[in-house]
Amino acid sequence: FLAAFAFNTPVFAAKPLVIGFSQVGAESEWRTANTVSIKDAAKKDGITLKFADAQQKQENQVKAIRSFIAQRVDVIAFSPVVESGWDTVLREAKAAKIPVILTDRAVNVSDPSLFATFIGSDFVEEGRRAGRWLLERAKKTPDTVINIVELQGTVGSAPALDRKKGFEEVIAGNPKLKVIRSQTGDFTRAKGKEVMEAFLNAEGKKINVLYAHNDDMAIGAIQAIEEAGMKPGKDIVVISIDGVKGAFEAMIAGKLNVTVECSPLLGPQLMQLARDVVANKPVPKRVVTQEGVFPAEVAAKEFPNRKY
Ligand code: GYE
Repeated sequence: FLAAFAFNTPVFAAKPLVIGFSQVGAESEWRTANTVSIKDAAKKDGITLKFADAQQKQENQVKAIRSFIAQRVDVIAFSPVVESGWDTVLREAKAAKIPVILTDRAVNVSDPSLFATFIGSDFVEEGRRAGRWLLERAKKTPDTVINIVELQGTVGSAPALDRKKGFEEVIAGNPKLKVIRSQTGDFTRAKGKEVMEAFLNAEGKKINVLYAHNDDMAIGAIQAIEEAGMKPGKDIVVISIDGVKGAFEAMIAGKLNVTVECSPLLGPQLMQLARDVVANKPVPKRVVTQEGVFPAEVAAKEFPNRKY
């Protein structure tokens, strides 16, 4: 009887779910909020989270995923720093029968069965939204050429590739809109500032608009613009993506013109998907985050509602 009871025990003592999560890094305000969201949601749901910070390096993510496989976690989740180069390690996870959930950024793999689901924003649409805002604004000055400089995100990352693509697609509708310089600022404030300084040195007053793939690079660039003796938000129109608090502060100060929202608050949905995947419940292959656009005119009113 005792032996039978002991044998049955695991059924009654619910074993907490173990998720191995490989995060991109801590490059931006967005990323910090994303990490907090994931850690908080795991804690709230009693899920054991093994968290690894890859410091924006794919090799570190591959190592982390291999270590999660060796530890036999229940689910592997990760936000891939770049899109390509994941086939081998994801095949290893599949062979070990550990389901993989992608969060935030997409991968480019030949076999879609290498991951169970992908939760995150539509980055092409974000780029289009940034482009549409500019297209509207440009209608006020139909005869003037508008020179744009672009600060791209991390080279090879889904948000950098897609935000570039969506923006280009839309501004192609107006031949007066011209991207005269485009370079990566790696999604950080420091790099955003440095590259903007180079843009200003090369093009100076020719620059009418800055399109930054995230708020942090825009905030760094705003500093560079001020140091060059120009007024960000006026002499140079500044457009960025994410909608972090720092962007709202910059809009309220009149230095940023618009931010396109990209929500980092993916934690609760990730935990739900992880439970469903482990329970063999069907999950959608793609879960798209819902988000809006916030021009400077609404910044002060919206600021108290912002959660990241
Ligand atoms: O926009 C940027 C971060 O992948 C959506 O990464 C994310 C991007 C976000 O560094 O701020």
